[in-house]
Amino acid sequence: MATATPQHRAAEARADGTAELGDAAFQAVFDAAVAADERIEPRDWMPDAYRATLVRQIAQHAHSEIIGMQPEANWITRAPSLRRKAILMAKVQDEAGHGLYLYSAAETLGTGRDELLDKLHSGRQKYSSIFNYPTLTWADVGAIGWLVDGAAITNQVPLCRCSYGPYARAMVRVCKEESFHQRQGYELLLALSRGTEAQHAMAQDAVDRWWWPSLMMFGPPDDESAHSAQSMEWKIKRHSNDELRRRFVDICVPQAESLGLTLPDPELRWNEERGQHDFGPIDWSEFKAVLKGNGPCNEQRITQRRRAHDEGAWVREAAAAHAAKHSPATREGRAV
Ligand code: BYC
Repeated sequence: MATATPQHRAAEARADGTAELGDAAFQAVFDAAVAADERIEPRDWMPDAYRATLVRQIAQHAHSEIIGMQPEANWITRAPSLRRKAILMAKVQDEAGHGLYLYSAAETLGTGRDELLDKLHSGRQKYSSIFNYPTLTWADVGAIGWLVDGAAITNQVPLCRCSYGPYARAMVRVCKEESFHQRQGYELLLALSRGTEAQHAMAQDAVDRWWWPSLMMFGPPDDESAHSAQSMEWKIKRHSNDELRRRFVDICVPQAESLGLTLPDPELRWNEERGQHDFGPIDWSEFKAVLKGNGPCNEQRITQRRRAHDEGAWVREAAAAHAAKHSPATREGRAV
């Protein structure tokens, strides 16, 4: 038997008179559903602020996926072998697919893709800080896979239990694909690390450059995180930024050892008492500068994105014309 959604229960509440309380009754139904770990679905009543927070986070996430294609795509034509090229092309295509699932999830909240892309292109919505760094060598492709996709998985596995159904379900598939991405990055770095002295040095240099920005991906420290408390109450987020960042460090330390590479933090050590690693201070002024648009590649990324959007206009027009031509109304000979 299908479980009654909050909306169903709200309709029942209306029928038995409790809905005279207006929004308060719907709010109570919503709160009860969140407390019981039930999913909120698109047609369910939800507070405006919950909807706005989801649109903000899902949009930022979607934008990160499509902007994130750029740094890696930079190496497709220069991949060192056919095998590596095929893997990299598949990975970059996966990121485009993740963007599509996420824009679709945002659409279920009543926000169209055009509107979100417009906000990205005009700088009114963000994408992840991490994609404002350059990919200087082939080893950066490995470091992105190992560290950036690794950080993404650590952040996104709990999002599979997000209270909003379409976002949670999109995350299940995204996480499976990200796991594959993380492994390809690890395997690439391992090959370089075990290669010539120059290859090993290239791998180490990439890890040195990507380590700290990867830790920043988790967002500001908890005491400066504007949205965490409310998002955790709504069960959009299940863990705080610092909690996930620490979890990621603990995962990476033994992996770095197996890779034969060093993490660039002299203060990194096991804390027996806490059962976790301690690590050195993060340069939050760098993070803030990147968010303000002053990272090494902010301008390049957004210019390239706008250009791709403009150059793709004919594809969108052709797809719309094709859809109109094959719509049931047209097939039945009616005007559209
Ligand atoms: N970069 O209150 P807070 C990927 C902003 S894609 C930029 O803690 P929240 C991949 C935040 O938006 C990776 N901005 O926020 C793709 C807020 O500003 P606004 C993307 C950041 O939302 C291709 C302000 O700082 N993953 O994995 O509670 C290839 C205060 O922050 C960042 C996701 O998007 C940042 N790093 O928590 C490979 C995951 N951090 O909006 C890999 C989903 C924070 O008030 N998102 N800000 O102007 C989340 O889990 C959460 O949104 C965050 C931030 C943990 C990122």
